[in-house]
Amino acid sequence: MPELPIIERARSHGDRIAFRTMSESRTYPQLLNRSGAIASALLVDVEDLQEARAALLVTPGFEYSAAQWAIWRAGGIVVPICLSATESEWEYALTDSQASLVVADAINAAKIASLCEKLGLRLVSIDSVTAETPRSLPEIDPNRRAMILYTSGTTSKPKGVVTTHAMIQSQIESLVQAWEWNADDRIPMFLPLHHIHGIINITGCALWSGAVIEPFSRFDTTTILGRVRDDAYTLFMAVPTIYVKLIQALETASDEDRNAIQACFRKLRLMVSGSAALPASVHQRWAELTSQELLERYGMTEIGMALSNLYRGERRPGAVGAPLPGVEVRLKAENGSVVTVEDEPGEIQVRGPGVFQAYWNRPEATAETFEDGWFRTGDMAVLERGYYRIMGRLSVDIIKSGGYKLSALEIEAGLLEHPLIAECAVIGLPDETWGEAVTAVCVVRNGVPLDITTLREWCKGRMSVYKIPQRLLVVNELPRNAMGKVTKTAVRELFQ
Ligand code: MCA
Ligand code: AMP
Repeated sequence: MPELPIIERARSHGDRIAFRTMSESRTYPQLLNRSGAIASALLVDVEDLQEARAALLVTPGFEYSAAQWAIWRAGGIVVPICLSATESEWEYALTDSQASLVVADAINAAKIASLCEKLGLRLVSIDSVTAETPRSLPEIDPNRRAMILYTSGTTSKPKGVVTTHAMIQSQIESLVQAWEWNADDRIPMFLPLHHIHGIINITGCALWSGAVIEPFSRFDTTTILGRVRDDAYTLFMAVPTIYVKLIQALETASDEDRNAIQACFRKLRLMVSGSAALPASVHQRWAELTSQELLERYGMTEIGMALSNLYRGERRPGAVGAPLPGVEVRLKAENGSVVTVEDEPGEIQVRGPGVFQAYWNRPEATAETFEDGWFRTGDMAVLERGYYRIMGRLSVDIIKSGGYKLSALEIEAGLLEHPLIAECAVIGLPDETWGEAVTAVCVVRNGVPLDITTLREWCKGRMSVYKIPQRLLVVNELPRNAMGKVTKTAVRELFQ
């Protein structure tokens, strides 16, 4: 019986190591066995999950991938959820995706148990799954739906992006080809595993290629620099904020430490930046410090990766390169015509086998976002000497902070629950470390004083940390246009 391509690939990797931590190594055969055992546990009373949604709440590492593969091999749709989200954010993802089961490791199972009970969901704690002879697993058509990822957009609540196995495969194969992934690669994995940067670009490509992943539960500068100094990696992928933090660390290190770490960075075969704009100054500073020309690429949850600077060729600071293998890109000008010349800006539209199928249960939003079969990204770009350069987004309500895409509207809705906040407008202001800093402009009831520290404290537990405003401006009234509508352009001008 044919198996999912990722599983067939894993069988071809022999006894190679898939995951390595400071204390243990786990091989591809172990990953196959473990995912088979967990899949069997998921199929306790059915033969096929038949696209049931299974939320995944597991710390990054061997067990995460084993559980992800288990859900796929059992016929389910995996819904990775954010480990650090609040309970109401979890509840939203579980109910919106109509999940029927939650797959978690013991530590996270304990955190989500009461919510599962409240929602009547089956909770499978994988720590209690023992190695058993796997039962026979269903045959999975590659066009079956495989994953739902929640992404923020121009609506207040995040939407579920649905991809099939074939789409995921196409996203992975495109990157494996372009960046020449191979079985000798070794990569650190410190990004969250509920977004494609971690799921596809790092974990998916590494396991497809037979490479070694070194997982971390979070990014820690000292730990990662220590491992770079051990010559642990051949590849490195991160968001711009992480490169900013690494630059700060190198600049403040002792000469001896800096020289040793710089020498090791120089040996890596490729370092990639993406998920948010990499300032040309960061590209240049990183090159001065490490002799590494960062390869910047552009992607989106709905499409995987679309544009990339060349692995063998020019890596232009401030540009995101050319279409990746299998991806078609066009620019659509404001007047509705397709841009056919360089230097004329337009909205990036993307077509190809990696583009998502639909927003979960939102046919209207799905229809709106496609134009003649092309996905409308909402990002503006211009083509210059063969490479695209991102100019910004069409919507002011989307903020990118630390590589996370945030909806200003969702944060505003959260802030309006504060008893003192009568009105608010949230914007992203340029920030050297985070790319954009979430900034709230609020009208406070009865003029009661409100400061950023008190507001941040109140937000904790109510929204994920990266959504919590970093800056606060209290005003008597929000700027409005002639129609009485708050204008974000005028809100921005308050900071100039
Ligand atoms: C955390 N903090 C922040 C933010 N995040 N402050 C302002 N803005 C933020 N965005 C604060 C916390 O409140 C805390 O403050 C302190 O920083 C440390 O928090 P922690 O979470 O530990 O931060 P960190 O570990 O330093 O996190 C930085 C990070 C992380 C590693 C850059 O944000 C991250 O992993 N980002 C990557 C997200 C990602 O993978 N995006 C890809 C999406 P206090 O100390 O006061 O408590 S996929 C995508 O975008 C597309 C498809 C693509 O192209 O890839
Ligand atoms: P997400 O929804 O989290 O997948 O984020 C996708 C968005 O991140 C894109 O629509 C872009 O706005 C932004 N993005 C990703 N990579 C880059 C990049 N290299 N430069 C600028 N913006 C980027």
